[in-house]
Amino acid sequence: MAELERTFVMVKPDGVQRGLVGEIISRFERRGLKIAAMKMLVVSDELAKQHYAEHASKPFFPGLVGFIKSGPVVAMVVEGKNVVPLVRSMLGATNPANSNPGTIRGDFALDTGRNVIHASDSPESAKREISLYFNTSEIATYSRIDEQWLY
Ligand code: RTP
Ligand code: MG
Repeated sequence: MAELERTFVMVKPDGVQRGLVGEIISRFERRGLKIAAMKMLVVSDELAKQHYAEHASKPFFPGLVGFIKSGPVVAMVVEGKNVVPLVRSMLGATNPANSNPGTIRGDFALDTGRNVIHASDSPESAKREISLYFNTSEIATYSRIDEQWLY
């Protein structure tokens, strides 16, 4: 069995409000990725600032934090081979105008500040973000029945 890595994925408030949660989860499932944890929550001011701490000095930071806590989000832990870059490639570019059709942002978004979905950009970020949003007891360990056909 291949070694499965983990990433953190979050459908942002615009994705939830626009009814894209099912579509997005379905893309990950059909790709063969495993959902190991999932919950809906409203992100607190403190959590939003921790999540996007790397951008604290950027001019867009206050708007980004305000947006992320503006409505419910769906947070997930997603597992699979090479999952961090794989999921980033499924998202498309930060600016949806530069995202290819077939990517989530390329199919569903128009504006950098409303780009529907977040995913970790490195294994280190994934570890940090997963621990911000989930306790270990909230993350399920199981095999997908089709794993032997995926790996
Ligand atoms: P994310 O962290 O949300 O997955 O997005 P990302 O890695 O593709 O982009 P990142 O550079 O980490 O930026 C985080 C979010 O901040 C907003 N942003 N606005 N106005 C701007 O120039 C600007 N740059 C970034 C975006 O909503 C981006 O997703
Ligand atoms: Mg980022």
